[in-house]
Amino acid sequence: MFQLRATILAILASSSLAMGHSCVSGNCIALTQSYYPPGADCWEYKVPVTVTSENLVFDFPDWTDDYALEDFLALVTTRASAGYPSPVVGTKNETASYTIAASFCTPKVGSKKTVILATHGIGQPRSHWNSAYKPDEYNFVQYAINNGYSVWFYDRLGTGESEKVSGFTNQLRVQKAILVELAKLVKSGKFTGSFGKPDKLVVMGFSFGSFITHFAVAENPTIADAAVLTGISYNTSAINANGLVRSFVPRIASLQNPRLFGTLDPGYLTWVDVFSQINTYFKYPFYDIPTSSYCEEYKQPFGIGEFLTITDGDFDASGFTGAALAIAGKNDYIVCDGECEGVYEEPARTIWKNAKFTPYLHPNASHNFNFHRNATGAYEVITSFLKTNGL
Ligand SMILES: *[C@@H]1O[C@H](CO)[C@@H](O)[C@H](O)[C@H]1NC(C)=O
Ligand SMILES: *[C@@H]1O[C@H](CO)[C@@H](O)[C@H](O)[C@H]1NC(C)=O
Ligand SMILES: *[C@@H]1O[C@H](CO)[C@@H](O)[C@H](O)[C@H]1NC(C)=O
Ligand SMILES: CC(=O)N[C@H]1CO[C@H](CO)[C@@H](O)[C@@H]1O
Repeated sequence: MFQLRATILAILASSSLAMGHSCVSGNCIALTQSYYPPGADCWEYKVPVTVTSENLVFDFPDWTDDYALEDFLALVTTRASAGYPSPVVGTKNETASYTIAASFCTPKVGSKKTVILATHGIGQPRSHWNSAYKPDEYNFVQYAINNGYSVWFYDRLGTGESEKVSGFTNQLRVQKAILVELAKLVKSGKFTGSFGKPDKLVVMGFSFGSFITHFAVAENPTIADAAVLTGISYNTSAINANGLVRSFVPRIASLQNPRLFGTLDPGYLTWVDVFSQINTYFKYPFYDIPTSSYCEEYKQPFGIGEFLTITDGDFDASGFTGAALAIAGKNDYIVCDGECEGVYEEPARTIWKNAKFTPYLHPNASHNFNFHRNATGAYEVITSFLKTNGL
């Protein structure tokens, strides 16, 4: 009996090692993410950050039902918007503290000293990088780990297990300030388990997370050695903003799914159904239906303030002299209105004029290429880019 108990304890101990650790100020708790790559040691953290930013002050008609939301969306996306007051009424300097939920994974063997700090987009939270579904096909963290890279990935403010704020005030500027703070913490070797200080830091994003990452690096060129921007484009003439809002078909998240989103205020929206996500994020026939269902099941809402501030910043990144990769699905619906060929190089090269800049169009995929069939093809482009640039 005693022997059996000891054996069970030993198995539990070794399996918890295999799954990694989760420690908050020295106290270790159960891991929250449903999957971690088997070749990695992983840790979870609740990271306190205090940031100051000059934020946009909005004046939305603070809707509480979908009728009022639809009226607002119809007004701002049609000819009727002429004369409609801008929802931005000023700016305000604000200092605030938040708790950010994060994971850090490093290869069990053969680790380089480069850490990739990843910021997800609108849709999946940090699991965007760490798919529990068919990880061999979709999991970026696992692919990076197998190539010797360590990955630090977090739930953005208002998503997943990070602190929640109002969807009427959450916005890019706050999240940019948070990313700058996180980059400093990771570079100084905080919240990196037994890995310590990285030699090199790569900041990486997807979609809204790429715009956050872009502006963070453009304004603070020394926070990272390289930038990898997925699901981004800089040619705003190829963005069809009204068409996008219409095909997102937003609904108040807490009303759509009270069980999952009931604690979020009505400033948090989500697309109406899986087909609306497919319309905007996927390209037929280059994805599998169960994969798009997985993405729908694990989606997170977005704040209206985030949606309206996706491109809120000065794009000029001429102060950055490291390596930068901008990569999008060739058929990206969101940032290229369905076809990136011919509009991807400019103004991207001008914006990154002093960087070692690579633009890349990944074939047979729309916006969310991490969940299309050939995702690992794109991951190979990303890790090769890093290797080529000595990272
Ligand atoms: C916010 O602070 C910056 C830096 O101190 C200052 O330049 C700016 O005018 C301030 N903005 C507002 C709205 O007070
Ligand atoms: C967008 O791409 C087109 C085609 O290359 C180009 O003519 C246009 O100048 C680009 N827009 C900007 C803002 O650079
Ligand atoms: C898979 O992705 C890679 C990298 O973008 C590309 O070179 C290759 O042609 C793609 N294969 C298919 C079948 O789309
Ligand atoms: C099956 C299919 O349509 N594959 C396409 C993938 O992308 C390449 C490059 O654009 C095309 O040549 C293939 O036809």
